Amino acid sequence: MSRQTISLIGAPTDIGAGHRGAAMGPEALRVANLAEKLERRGLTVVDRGNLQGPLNPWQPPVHGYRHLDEVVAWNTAVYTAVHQELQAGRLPILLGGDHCLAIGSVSAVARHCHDEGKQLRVLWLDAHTDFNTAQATPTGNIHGMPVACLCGTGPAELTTLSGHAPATTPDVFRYIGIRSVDEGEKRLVRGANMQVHDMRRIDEVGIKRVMEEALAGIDENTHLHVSFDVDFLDPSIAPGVGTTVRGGPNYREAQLCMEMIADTGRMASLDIVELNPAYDKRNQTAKLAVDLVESLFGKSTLIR
Ligand code: 4U7
Ligand code: MN
Ligand code: MN
Ligand code: MN
Repeated sequence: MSRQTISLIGAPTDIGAGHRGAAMGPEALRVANLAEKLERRGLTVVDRGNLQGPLNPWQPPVHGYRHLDEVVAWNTAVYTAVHQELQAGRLPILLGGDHCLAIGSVSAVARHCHDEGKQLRVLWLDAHTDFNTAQATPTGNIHGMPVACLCGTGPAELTTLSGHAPATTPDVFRYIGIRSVDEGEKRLVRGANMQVHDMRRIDEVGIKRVMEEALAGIDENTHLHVSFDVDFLDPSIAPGVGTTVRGGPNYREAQLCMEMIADTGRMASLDIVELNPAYDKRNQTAKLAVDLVESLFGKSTLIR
């Protein structure tokens, strides 16, 4: 990675979430010195500022979707911004915002890969599989649906953002850290034959082997996208998220996960989502996320 230019794109919204507060995520990451820490690693960082979009009207779901029009507006803005940075040869980091925004960012990445003849791999670091549909969702919150939308199941305004539907396919995804999947959602994940590296598997074989499996097959032609939902982490170290699920990766497991991704040298885009400063204490979760993102860009405690 020689003199890579990184673009930070803020998307201050909680439009797809079930709790308010993720809209404050971009600023919390800036306050935790994300740009400065990456610059110290020798990277060039440009902060594109924040995208704009509709306020959160806090309405109940309609036909299985909450705030669909607003989610479409935000994701259209994200799609355009992320695609523009990729076309310019920069590495976009989407600062969420809730995880519905990955529909826009991964659609842009999929479009870019399609045009450049690149192979896409998406690592979905999350406690949840985010594979719900209007029928399966217990909440109507679209942050629980981005992977389904990217694979072609969802409202047309969201599944066709990339200009081709589906934006991508289930085989592209590798889920890491999963420990909360709804009953109907479980059937959909199984039906799509998704590769799920759940917490049980991390307990049994360890994070090292899980990451080797998730990263297997990546080569020079791979565009690796990392979608980092901060609720991936154990809530004892990362309380600043709306939907905590206990029993997640600890600090060392998360570090090794990030370091092994960095070792591939193939990460070409990143989402940092679901950080919720309203649930945090002294910005500790933002600081932890920044620490882990430094590892994603090659910071290591290795002395050998
Ligand atoms: B996140 C949930 F019901 N599955 O669909 C849903 F448990 O982006 C949670 O991973 C979704 O944080 C969590 O609402 C979405 C719920
Ligand atoms: Mn998520
Ligand atoms: Mn989650
Ligand atoms: Mn969440």
